[in-house]
Amino acid sequence: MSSFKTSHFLPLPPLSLRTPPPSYRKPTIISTYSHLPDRSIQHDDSSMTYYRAAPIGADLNYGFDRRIERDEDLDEHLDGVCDALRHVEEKGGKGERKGGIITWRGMITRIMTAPYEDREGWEMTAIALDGSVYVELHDPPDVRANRRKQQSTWAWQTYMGYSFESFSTVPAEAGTGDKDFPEGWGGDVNTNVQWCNVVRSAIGDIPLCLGGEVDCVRAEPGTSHPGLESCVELKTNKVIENEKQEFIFHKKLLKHWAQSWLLGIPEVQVGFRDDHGILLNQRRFETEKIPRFIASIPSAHPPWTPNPCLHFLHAVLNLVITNVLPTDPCSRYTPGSINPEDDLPPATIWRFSFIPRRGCELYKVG
Ligand code: 0WD
Ligand code: CA
Repeated sequence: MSSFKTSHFLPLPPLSLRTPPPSYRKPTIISTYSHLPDRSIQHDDSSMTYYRAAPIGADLNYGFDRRIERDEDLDEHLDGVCDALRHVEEKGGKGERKGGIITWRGMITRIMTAPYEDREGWEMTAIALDGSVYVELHDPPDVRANRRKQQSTWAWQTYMGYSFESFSTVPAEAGTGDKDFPEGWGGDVNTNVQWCNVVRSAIGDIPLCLGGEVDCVRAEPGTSHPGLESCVELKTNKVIENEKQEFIFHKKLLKHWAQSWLLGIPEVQVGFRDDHGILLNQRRFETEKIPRFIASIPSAHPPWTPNPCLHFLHAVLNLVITNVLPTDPCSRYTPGSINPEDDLPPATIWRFSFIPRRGCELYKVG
């Protein structure tokens, strides 16, 4: 990759960095949308569910054979978030799209947690269009096939995560009330169904527009969207039985914290299960207190602090914005100077890749 002439390399910051980090602006909602069981999108909250604590003793294997999984061969790119922005514009909202980075929250989670990621590298594509930079995962077929292979070995663990979601939620529209369902079951798992929130935020001076899935809200079933402050993220974990498992969980809390913090979700509920998939207990974490909780653990070296993460996120996005935005084909035109019949010149495609323990490289691909 270093053979590309226009390549820029950004090393990881030292983990001991003390310089105050750029601030992350409190996210505000631009729009919400729902993926229905057939994966179609509706610009409302029909797929929103309400939190209700899962019963202790719930069997997270329940319903495995009836699960319906989303077809992951369909690459949706940034469709959901772009569709939502178009919907907002059609309703008369102005300027939501202009400026900064438009992407999935999951992409920002990856960039932000990279300083502590020792194993998994990634590649993302960045394209400037009409004043904004669109960022998505670069997912070539071989990488995808490899991931699919790994995922299949985790299929059961993954299912238990979805099953915990069902046991922890009440759907907006109550099902047919099948008497055979176990206590607390919110309905069979269909991973096509998602409720997404699109938010505006910023890291330092860089505006962000992020779309992400939200698991449920803490509100009386039937109430309309009660706001980001009521959103809840659900996670499952194996019950912690020794120091090593506890250390691994504390490391995982970095990803849980970053993921929820980025979208403005104030609460993470973790369900702890045994080896057989039985829910043994659950614990609530307030997102903003997770870094302090980690800092309070008696240890010579804390497993992580937010500081290098925020610095690295800003540095990567700054590198992307300053290089990619000037290649916006729309910037060569003033409003009205484009004949709607004409095609715009092709956009310039950029890529940036993360090499674990080293840093991030940005280069032009065409
Ligand atoms: O670039 C792409 N092709 C990606 C698209 C990568 C990641 C997500 N997506 C799509 C998803 O299909 C969804 O519509 O973006 C939307 C959600 O984005 P996100 O919230 O930014 O995703 P992330 O924060 O990585 O994950 C949130 C949840 C996961 O829950 P847990 O608790 O395990 O973090 O989204 C789900 C998953 O339940 N999820 C997915 N569902 C279907 N297909 C996928 C996926 N590829 N990735 C995450
Ligand atoms: Ca979740």
